[in-house]
Amino acid sequence: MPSSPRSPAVVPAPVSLTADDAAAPFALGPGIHVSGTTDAPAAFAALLTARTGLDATVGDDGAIAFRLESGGTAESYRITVDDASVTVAAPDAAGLFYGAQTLGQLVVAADGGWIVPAVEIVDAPRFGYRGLMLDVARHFFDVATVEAYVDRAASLKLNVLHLHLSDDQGWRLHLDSRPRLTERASATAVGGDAGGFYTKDDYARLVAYAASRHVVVVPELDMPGHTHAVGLAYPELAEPPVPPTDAVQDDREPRTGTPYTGIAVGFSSLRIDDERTYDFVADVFGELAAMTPGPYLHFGGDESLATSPEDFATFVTRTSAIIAHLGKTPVAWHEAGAAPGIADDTVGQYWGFTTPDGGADELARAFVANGSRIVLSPADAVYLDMKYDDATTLGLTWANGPTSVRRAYEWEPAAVVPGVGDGDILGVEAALWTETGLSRDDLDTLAFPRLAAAAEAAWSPATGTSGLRTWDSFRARVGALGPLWSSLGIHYFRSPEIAWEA
Ligand code: TNX
Repeated sequence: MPSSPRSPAVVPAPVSLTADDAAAPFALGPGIHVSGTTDAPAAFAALLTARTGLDATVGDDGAIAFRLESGGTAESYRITVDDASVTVAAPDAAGLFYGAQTLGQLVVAADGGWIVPAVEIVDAPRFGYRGLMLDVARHFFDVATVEAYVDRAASLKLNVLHLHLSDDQGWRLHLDSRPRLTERASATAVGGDAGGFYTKDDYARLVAYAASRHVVVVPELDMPGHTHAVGLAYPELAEPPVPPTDAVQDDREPRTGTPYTGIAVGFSSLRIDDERTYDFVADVFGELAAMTPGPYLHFGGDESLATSPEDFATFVTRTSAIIAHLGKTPVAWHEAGAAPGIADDTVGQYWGFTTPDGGADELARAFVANGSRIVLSPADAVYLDMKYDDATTLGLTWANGPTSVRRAYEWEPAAVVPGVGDGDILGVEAALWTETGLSRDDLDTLAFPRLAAAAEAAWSPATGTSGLRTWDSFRARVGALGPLWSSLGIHYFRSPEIAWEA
């Protein structure tokens, strides 16, 4: 009887996992049959082939069966494995898909073959919104790379891809209502690197690809700051740049009419007192709403250091109302909580530290006081663009210095903003800003393994409520995923904090 080489390692940690070490595992060999409806059988077959080289046939009567079954919360699933069969049951297609991801992680080598250890897993997400933000403005990434990121996110049971589609350095989505945005403001990126943009077809393909992985796209057009690129296309909408004063200093100065290739922030603003600005807002978000099946449209609102507080409040009030009237839920970074007139259902995205400073927590609480909820993206934990340690070449350090894997892991969502508990938290989102990330491998190096830590904060039970939710457990489980990630082409950072399995 083949024996299991180690205890089963699932990331993000499930609600419960019971392994019967004495029981015979399910042995995988040639001629595996996987059955069931939905996309889950094919998703598992693809993972199995990538990991083991074994082919699986999807059809009726598989020893590995995916079953829709009523009962249980949305996205939940159950896995039962013994030596004769593997059963995954869930109330919906997303739950079966997550069961397939877990099952893919359970496949391990043993005695020259492949097995799934005898386990019983019961699992369901803690939060309904589990996101990854990808900044395609500082550097542009083609559709294939974004799709690869949808796969990576979905494999960790994330269900939101937030696309940061515009910033000072470029506007990355073609809109028929404002064609000059991509004609005149998309060609370059940070460092003078090549830019790019998505056509409306590209965007539709991305949205559909994401949906096929149970991921919803949340598009962001960042305003009223971070809008130097808008001024290249429509100069009448933009104030002249003010000298950057933020912590990230840069010697490339923003100049009216010239593409910006530096990484400073806070120097640009739309004109707040000009009605043409609100015609623009109505055009771009109106067109975006029609292209976006998901419920959320993100309008940025961060680091508007070149906009006065009064003007900022006016802009946030009017823009959130425009988005709400389109039938979408506005989302904004937490600074927008300073606007008393912000649309009530606006979701706030908190990017302060795990121990709030500078009043960031108060701004986040404003969204909850309005009756809405917040998404947590604490910068010193889940900003994947920070260096891991001083020796890392890629990455920034402004979020309280480098972010080790341990720091990315050891935080508790309900303990970040005082007074904001589980019921007020829509979810957790990791952010991959791309000032220093230029290639898919760079993205992988920054994101893995820290994205797994963020996924655990978003999906798994609260810290302190499960033996699996400890750094030691995470460390061991994530180390065991190395071979699977390699087989999927993920260029993960071999952090010395983790004992990677060979
Ligand atoms: C802050 S956090 C930003 C981004 C930068 C990022 C770099 C936030 C909402 N804005 O503009 O890309 O830091 O880490």
